[in-house]
Amino acid sequence: MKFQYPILIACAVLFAGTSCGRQSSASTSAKAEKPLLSTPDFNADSAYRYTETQVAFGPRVPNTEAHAACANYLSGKLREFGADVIVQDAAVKAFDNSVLNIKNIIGQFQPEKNDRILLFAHWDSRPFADHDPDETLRNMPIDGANDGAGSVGALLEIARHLGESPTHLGIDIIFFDAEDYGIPDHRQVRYKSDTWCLGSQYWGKNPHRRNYYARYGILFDMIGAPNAQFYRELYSMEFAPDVVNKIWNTAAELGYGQWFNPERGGMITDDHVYVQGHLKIPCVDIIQHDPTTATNFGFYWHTHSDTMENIDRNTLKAVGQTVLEVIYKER
Ligand code: AHN
Ligand code: ZN
Repeated sequence: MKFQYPILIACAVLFAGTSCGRQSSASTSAKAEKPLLSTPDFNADSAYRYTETQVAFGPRVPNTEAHAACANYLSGKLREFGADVIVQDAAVKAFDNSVLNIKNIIGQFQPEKNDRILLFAHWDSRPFADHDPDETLRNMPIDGANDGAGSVGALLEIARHLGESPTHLGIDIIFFDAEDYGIPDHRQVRYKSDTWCLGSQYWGKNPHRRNYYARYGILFDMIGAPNAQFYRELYSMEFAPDVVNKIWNTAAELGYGQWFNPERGGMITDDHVYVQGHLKIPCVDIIQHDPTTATNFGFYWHTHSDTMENIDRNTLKAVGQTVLEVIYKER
C-alpha cells in the first residue's frame, strides 16, 4: 500500500508527456499499473505447508517407505498444478556400493515450448547426521526440513502459480533424488569422487527428453532458514554470471537485499554442477552460506537441528518471490 501512491504519480507524469495522455488519467493509471501486478504473489504459508507435509513422512531416504510415499505426494502435487509429469526411476550405486532405487520427479509446464527455464532442488534427505554434536546420533537420518524439503516446498508453490498463469517461456521443475547420499564425514570411508548428487548425475546422462536444453537453470538448496544469507556461489559466477546478477538485482529491487548478499561465497559441489557439466545449461545455485561456521553452511547442516523450527516463511518468501519475478519477466 505504501508504494502505490508514488507509482501512480510516476505513471501519471510519464503518460502526460506521451500521446497516450489523451485517455482520462484514471484509466491510464490503471492500465499503466497492470504490468507491475503480472508476477503472482508467492504465498509463503503454502510453501511452508508443502515443506511440513514432506517432513511429516519422515526422512526421505532412498529405499524406505517414507521416500516412496513422499515421491507419490510430490508427483501428485505437480500433476494437480497442471504439469506434465515424468517420474524417472533408476538404480544407482552409492559410495558404499549399495544400490539405491531413486526417482527424479519432473514437472513440465507448457512442454510444447522450446525456449525453457529449469528450476530444481533435491527432494531426498540425508541418511546421516555426520555433523551432529552428539556422536551417538550420527548414523540416524535427518529430517532435512531445510536441506531438502524447504526448497521443494518453495518450488511447489511456484508450480501452483505456473498452472494458474502461464509464463512466456516453458518451465521445467525437477526434484532430484539422492543428492545427499555423499560420503559421510564421521566414518572411515576411503575417498571417492562424485558420491553426491546421484540423481542429477543420472539425469545428466539420461535427460527426460533427447537433447534437452534450457536457457538457464536455478537450483534451490537450503533456502528456508531464518536469516539465511545467499552469497554469489562461485560455479554459478563462472558459468552463469548474468543470471546470478539478474537474480541478485531483482531481489534488491523487491526489497529482499538482506537475504541476497552481493559478496562471493564458496564453490559448492551441488546438483547444478552436473546439470551444467552434462548438458551445458548455465546454472545458478541459491544456497545458504555462513562464513562463521566451520563448514560454511548453516549451524544445523547435516545435524538433527534441521527441523521445521529451522524454516522461516520470510526467507521462503524472499527466494520464492524473487524467482517468480525473474521467470515471469523473462521474454
Ligand atoms: C558438499 O558438501 C560436497 N556439497 C554440499 C551439497 C549439499 C549437501 N547440499 C545440501 N546438502
Ligand atoms: Zn545436505
